[in-house]
Amino acid sequence: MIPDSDIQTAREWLAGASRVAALTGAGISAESGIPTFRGPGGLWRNFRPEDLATPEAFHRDPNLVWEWYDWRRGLIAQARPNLGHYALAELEQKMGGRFMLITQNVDGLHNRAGSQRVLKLHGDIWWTLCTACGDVTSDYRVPLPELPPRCAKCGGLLRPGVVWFGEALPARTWEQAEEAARSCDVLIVAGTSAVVYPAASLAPLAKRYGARIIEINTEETPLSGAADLCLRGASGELLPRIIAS
Ligand code: BV8
Ligand code: ZN
Repeated sequence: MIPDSDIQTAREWLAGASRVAALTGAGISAESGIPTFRGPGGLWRNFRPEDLATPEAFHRDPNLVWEWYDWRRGLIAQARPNLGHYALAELEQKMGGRFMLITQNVDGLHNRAGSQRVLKLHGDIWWTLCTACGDVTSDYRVPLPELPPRCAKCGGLLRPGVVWFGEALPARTWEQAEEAARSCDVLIVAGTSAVVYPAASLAPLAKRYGARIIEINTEETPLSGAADLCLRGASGELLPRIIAS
């Protein structure tokens, strides 16, 4: 059980911060029913994300990769943002431009909870990208009418608009994320196992620039030792408690 003093400390740090950033991972969507990557439900229909979320897997078998994404899109379409997503949207309401949300998640639940300032490090599962002409569109249809989907403009093969393992993150988004990490007084790190890079390097960067790190996670992570405050519990329960006015 989290001592009330830890909750109070987190609330005081947030109240006293002129700039706050948050870095979220799959754990913040767990309470919305979306399995995490490395948790107990982490085997996604018997596939390891590292095996399918790669350009090589897509090149080898675009249909299998699209079946996996179409299944995930269907799952995410059924999901609803949880109180953790709403708490971060409330923090943006309160702080405006002094708050920045950085997410590794591709499920779009932060936007559906009302967050507008969201840096999507790994893209968005609702975006499609044409491998032939580069056209980027949003497509919310579940299931997709045909797999693999084809570009409406040129008939080329579409890919999910997400960043796969071995691919570079969108340059501008990554720059903004580093800037947010360098300039914040408090960085909340919620629901991430802190093993995927370069996203996992944002907390050490923030710390180097003097930020206080609050980690919210149901388990210990490689970041826990460096965090200034570890709140061991569910983000859907803890984020509202440290953010609510
Ligand atoms: C790049 C989009 C180079 C796709 C994703 C060896 C060592 C170090 C690094 C590497 C290495 N080998 C390869 C690398 C690099 C690699 C990497 O970091 N690999 C890891 C596995 C070691 N990184 C890359 O490839 C990146 N690109 O490096 O490019 C480059 C540079 C320039 C030019 C060209 C190339 C790209 C990484 C992005 C990959 N794409 N997703 C998709 O989703 O389909 S990553 C994927 O993992 C998701 O985005 C996910 O968000 C992300 C990280 O996982 P988490 O979010 O942390 O989720 P996880 O399940 O792991 O953890 C959940 C946590 O929540 C747990 O801690 C759990 O305890 C907690 N939790 C659960 N429930 C709750 C909770 N917490 C609170 N409340 C709860 N209720
Ligand atoms: Zn095209």
